[in-house]
Order: sequence, then structure tokens, then C-alpha cells
Amino acid sequence: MTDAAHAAMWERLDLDLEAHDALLAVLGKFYGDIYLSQQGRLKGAEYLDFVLSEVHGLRIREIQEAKAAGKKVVGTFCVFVPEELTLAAGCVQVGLCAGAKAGTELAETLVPRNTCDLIKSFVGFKLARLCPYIESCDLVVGETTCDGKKKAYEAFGELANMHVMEVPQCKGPCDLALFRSEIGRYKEALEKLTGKAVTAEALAEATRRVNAKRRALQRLGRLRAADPAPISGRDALLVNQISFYDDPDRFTAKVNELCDEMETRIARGEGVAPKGTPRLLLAGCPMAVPNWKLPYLIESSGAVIVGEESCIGERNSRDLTDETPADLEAMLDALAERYMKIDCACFTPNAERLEHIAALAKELGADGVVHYGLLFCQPYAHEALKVGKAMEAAGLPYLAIETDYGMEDAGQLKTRIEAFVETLA
Ligand code: BJ8
Repeated sequence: MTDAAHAAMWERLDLDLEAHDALLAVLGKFYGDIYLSQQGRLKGAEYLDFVLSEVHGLRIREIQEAKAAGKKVVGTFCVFVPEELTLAAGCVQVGLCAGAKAGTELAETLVPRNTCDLIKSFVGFKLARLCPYIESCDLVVGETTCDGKKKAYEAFGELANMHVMEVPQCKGPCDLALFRSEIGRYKEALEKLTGKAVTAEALAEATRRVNAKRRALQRLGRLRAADPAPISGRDALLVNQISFYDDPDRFTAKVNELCDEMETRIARGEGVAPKGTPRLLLAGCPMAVPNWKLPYLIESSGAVIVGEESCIGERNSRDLTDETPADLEAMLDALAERYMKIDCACFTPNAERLEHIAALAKELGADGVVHYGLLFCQPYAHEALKVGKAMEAAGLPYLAIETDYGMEDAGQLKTRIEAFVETLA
């Protein structure tokens, strides 16, 4: 696709072309510095480079072609939106990434200044007309997770066609029943959007496809237990980020190819960093594209990241949806059960998250845990304290970091990370 064809497509989507060009230039430079500078990358990382280089190009064209063929596009911000149902309704689902500082001043006209950058980013991208994914959506699905998001959706609903799912805050039987009814309400919203009923056959097929994607990510996650680490944390994060917007079947095939290559590399005793390099588990808030700051700082400080306990990471692939039910209602029950296992910090109590982090660190042979909290994120700030105590009890060195999307604190963070990594060596 030529530059002119790209530009014409973005113009049809009513993007601010000048600001969008500037964004892509910054993104390209950032990607070059953080990704292309890495040594010993897997050959399969070419897929990641290609997807990223065409993130606003070929993938958007595919989505436009799907729309022209009658498909609807659904945008999401959270892993509570069941992709199985979206695909069963014949729609394309895309994650609306929200990982860059963009349109911040505009965003602050709709949300308070002391709102996390993830929220400001999705509001800013929309108001500044910078994101071809948002502009391609026929429906945007929000969810009542943290207070910041749910109040932001009230404002965002003025800008886009929105459906908001109610996510309970506790995990008792009545909460499961509530979420089950929300699954039914989401199914109805999709049926209204497409004019077609979701069938049991379509949902069974979609569940198999989404589970296949999760199985590929689980396989990749398990291979990261090897020492030397067969893939960098940066590339593994990118795999997880891409999982939210690439075609699901292509993604699954490519990740399995990447895993084949990782197995060969492990058998040869090769990796991205020498055996014995300090290994860290990154836990906390999700890191959407292009939020690569902290992984870069960690991996340029003498450590390698071996896992991400995050929604753009293991939390999103840990649980499969039961594929055995044969009738539609039982399949919807299975979806509610699977999604209510997610251990987001928005739940109270949320002790299972502490157990998951300790277990994951052990499985991956992590030498320590770094907790990432996004500035102004209350749920993860609270849990950072609890995770610290749990890691102390598990005998795991721990560093809690709170930061935003800006680079102003990069030097200070690097000093803290280097000091932490030195204690592990
Ligand atoms: S299931 S983690 S994707 S809500 S960083 S916006 S929590 S103030 S992102 Fe999340 Fe779903 Fe939970 Fe996962 Fe609020 Fe915190 Fe901002 Fe956050």
C-alpha cells in the first residue's frame, strides 16, 4: 500500500493528517530505539516489526475491507469484554490501545487532570482525531471497572456509539449472576448492531478460536521459564499488545511459529541475554502500545523480563473458556465463569492476585518482582502495598514503581532499577 493510499484512507477516516503524521514519526523513532536496537532477537520478531510498521496501514485497510463486506467493528478497553461473543456475532474486535500521551490538553477538558494516562490517552486520541481504530469502530464497549474509566465513559459516550458492561466489584454468587446477565445484554447489543442472532454454532467456533489464541500465548509464557531467556520482555510484551488488534487466526499461527523457534533456541542453550542474567517479573497495570518505557529501562539495566502479570500479559491468557457446553445458554454461563476469574485490582477482596504473582514468579524462575502502577491509578496503587508484603513473605525481592507516560522521570527510574538489579546479581 503506497503512502498516498494510506493518506487517502486516513483522510476518509477524518484523522487530523498533520498531527497523525507527527505521531507516526515519533512512534517510528521510539520503536527503532527500543526494539530494533535489541541484540539476538528471534527471526519471528519480523512479524512483530511488520505488524507495528503497518499498525495504521495494512491492518486498518483490512478492517475497512471487512466493513465494506458488511462486518461491524467493535472497540474495547478492557479484557472483560468477551471476544468470543464479538467474533460469534461476525464482528471484528480491536483493543483501543491508549498507551501514548496524545491530545492530553483536549482530554483534560473532559476528564480531571489527576486521571491516569491510560484514560487520558483514549480520550485524547479521540478528541485529537489521531486513531484510525477508534474512527473505524461501529460500537465501543466500556466497562464499570475503576472509577476513572466509568466516569470517562460518560463523557466518551457523547463522542462514540457506546455500550457499557457492568463489571461487579466482588466475586460472590450474586456477582457472577450479575455478570452473566451483562453477558446476555452484550449479546443483545451485538445482535442489534448486526441485525443477526448469535447462534450456538458460531459461539462454539469463536470460543475455539479465542482459546487457540490463549493457548499460543500460554505456550509462549511457559517457554520463558528457560534460562537463558529465549525472548526479551520487550518482544513478549509486543506479542501481547498485538494480540488485541491483529487478526486472531493469523496471530495464533504466528505466535506458534515464534514458539517453535524459541524451542529450538532453548534446545541449543541460546537466548537474548547470557544465562544467569537477573530475571524479573513485571506486575501491575496494563501497558498498551506504545507504552514500552519501563520494559526498556529494565532491560537496559542488566536484567531480563520473563513475564508480565498484567492484562496485556498473563492475566489475559491464563484462563480458557470451557468448550464443552453444547447449548447457547450453557456457553454463555461458561463465558461468565471464565471472565469472572480475572483478578483485576478493581475487585475487593482480591487475594488471588497475590497468590498468582507469587506462583508465576516461581514458575518463571524470577529473581525479583517489579510492580508497575500508573500514576493516579488507585486500585493498583493500593495493591502495590499488598503485593510488596506478599513478595516479602515469598522471599522475593520487590520494587514498586509509579510512573506515567512521560519520559521526564526516565533517568531517576533507571537509577532505582539499576540499584535494584545490582542487589539480585
Ligand atoms: S481488567 S486492569 S484492562 S480495568 S490504570 S484505567 S485501573 S486508573 S486498566 Fe484494566 Fe480491565 Fe482491570 Fe485489566 Fe483505571 Fe488504573 Fe487507569 Fe486502569
